[in-house]
Amino acid sequence: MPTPRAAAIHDLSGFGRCSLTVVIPILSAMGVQCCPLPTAFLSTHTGGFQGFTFLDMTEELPRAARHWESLGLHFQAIYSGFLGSERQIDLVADFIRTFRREDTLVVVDPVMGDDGRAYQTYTPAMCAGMARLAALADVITPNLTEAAFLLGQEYVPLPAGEEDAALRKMVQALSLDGKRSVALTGASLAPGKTGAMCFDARTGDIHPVQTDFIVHPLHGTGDVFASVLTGAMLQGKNLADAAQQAVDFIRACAVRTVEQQLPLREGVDFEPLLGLLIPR
Ligand code: PXL
Repeated sequence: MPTPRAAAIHDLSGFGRCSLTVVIPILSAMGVQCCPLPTAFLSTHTGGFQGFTFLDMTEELPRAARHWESLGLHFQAIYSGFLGSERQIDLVADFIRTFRREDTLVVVDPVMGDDGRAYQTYTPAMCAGMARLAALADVITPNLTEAAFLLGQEYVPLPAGEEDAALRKMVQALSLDGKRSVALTGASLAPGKTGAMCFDARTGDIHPVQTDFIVHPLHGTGDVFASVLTGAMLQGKNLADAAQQAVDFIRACAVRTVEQQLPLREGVDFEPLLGLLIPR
């Protein structure tokens, strides 16, 4: 199989393990050529650090895209995440329209917030724009907070004992009448378990994936999840199998992160475990 190529449109945060510092190594380990298009450069991510620097790369995005277009580049995946400005929503949408081919998988991780709150740099207008961008995706990977934002609903805890039904209803609603696939993360179907509820637009099937929940708050798991999912789908896995690989990998990383007693803001200690992702 030729090496698949992915355009990765995320920020580059120098310290704290998220976005491109997670996306590039994971896709590379999974045998995917990753072509980064940084949306911003930050000294650290915005979760748990004060005084971080933020260089907005909005102007650079269309310039780089035009150069790639002039080179005739094709991508088997376009995978976007954290955006640096409201204007980037339209620029990423233009990028998708320009580069999408029959065989291109468009993954939009609608990064906006967690635990019911938007991230520091996300305005309500950006969140509304993210919903427009996500409408172009083949696959979206929201957490429960982002799902509530996309659906225009209030973020409320899942009803105890009825998690499965509530999550199925959410992925159905997020699929836009079955047009796009959804892997909804932070989906716990039983105490001590966590994972994702998947809606596969290719088959119409809804399929939960679960793993053991490691009780330790972890920053950046969404980026690890969406990156492994994208890599696995480019290897030909279906959505549910790709999501299962992603949650199993995060579980292994979480165990290691707890052993290392890493502070929450330093992210998932995944680097020594990248070998688990190398295709046999
Ligand atoms: O993990 C999502 C993410 C990506 N990029 C930046 C962030 C966050 C979450 O806080 O701050 C810069």
